[in-house]
Amino acid sequence: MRINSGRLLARIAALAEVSPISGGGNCRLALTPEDGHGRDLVVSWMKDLDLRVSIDVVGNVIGTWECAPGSPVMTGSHIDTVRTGGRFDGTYGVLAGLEVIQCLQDAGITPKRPLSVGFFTNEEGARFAPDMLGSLVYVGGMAVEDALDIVAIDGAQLADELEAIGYRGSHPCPGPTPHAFVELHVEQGPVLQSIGRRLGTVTGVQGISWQEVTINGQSNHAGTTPMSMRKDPAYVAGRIIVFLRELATRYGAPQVCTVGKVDLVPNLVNVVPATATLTVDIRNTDELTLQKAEHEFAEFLSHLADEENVTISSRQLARFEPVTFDERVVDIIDSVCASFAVAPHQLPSGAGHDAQMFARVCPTAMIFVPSINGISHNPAELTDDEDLVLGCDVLLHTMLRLANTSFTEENSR
Ligand code: HGY
Ligand code: MN
Ligand code: MN
Repeated sequence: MRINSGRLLARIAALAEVSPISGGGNCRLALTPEDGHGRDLVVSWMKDLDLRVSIDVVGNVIGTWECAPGSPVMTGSHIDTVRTGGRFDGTYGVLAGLEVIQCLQDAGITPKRPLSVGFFTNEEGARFAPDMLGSLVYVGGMAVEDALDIVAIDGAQLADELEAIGYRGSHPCPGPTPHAFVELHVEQGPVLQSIGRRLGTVTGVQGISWQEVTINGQSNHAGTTPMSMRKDPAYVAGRIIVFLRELATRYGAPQVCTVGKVDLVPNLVNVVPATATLTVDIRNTDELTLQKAEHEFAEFLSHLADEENVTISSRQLARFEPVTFDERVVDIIDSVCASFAVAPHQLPSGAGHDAQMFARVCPTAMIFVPSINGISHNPAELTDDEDLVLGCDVLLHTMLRLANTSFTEENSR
């Protein structure tokens, strides 16, 4: 059995019309009105399939096809985007889940378990930190009250923004534990394309450390202040950016470091800034190496503050250890790929995903399809239609097999 490719691609195109940006991507920052419009469209598709739609206290939305007893096999991802997002990041996995259910309904095939497809709040973490927030709360990794109190980079509070778009639901968190969880996603990196593979079986997710670093110096006149007298947060921010690049180079792959956001105050041409605030994203597949990088960075900040006579403080925005997915689910995905005569490549995910949260509570793994030129978090994000369709076919058969699999202590590894 194969999915209805035209229907899948049409839904991807339709959702991409909700808050499009030039270059073919989307801007639907979490819990903005644009995110709300995207949510409304996907919920309407869930209702078209007669799914039972639940909205929980942090706005996670799950559509369940209650075709059988027991806990569901769940798939899903996110439909919020970064400000310069592509049209596939997250949305592909949600719409593929809808297609899987509709395809089975059309064929009159009833799985042995219910099937669910969800989209989870604020996966990107671009507006509210941390990322994967909705799925983290769903699995009990963060208290609901703490999540509702989170303030966005634009000053809005999460609870208010949920209310404003009509998605502050009543279903409690933690949510019901699925029988198994599988997420389909574009790779967002260059690996699969570089080795000519069409499918990836994802074995885990690398560790993520996000910090907000604030540098307090002294605003002063750009023309009159001798360089020897300056307490210049912009210069210090520059030193930090260079240090992080050099650290990643010294450590070598898979170490990555990113400064994605820099805010200067007062941010004027003729004023030595008073403060600089920047975000630091450090990731590694190995927890001890990630800790080593964090420690080295903290030491550097302390010395730099003394050297430049400024104060530097740091606030943790997100911290998730590396995750290893369940080998039984990985094996099922590999076997389904083989049934399509497509040899999958096993790899860890460089990006964070909702699946890494579900791995805490149930057997979980992911399926990747290639990203052309490895581009993502960019409107130019692109995956060939044939690969999008193949990935959804693999999701279909993976979910069916998961519905037929009992995960007992005996077969757990
Ligand atoms: O940051 C990430 O890896 C994901 O896009 N939230
Ligand atoms: Mn994503
Ligand atoms: Mn993303």
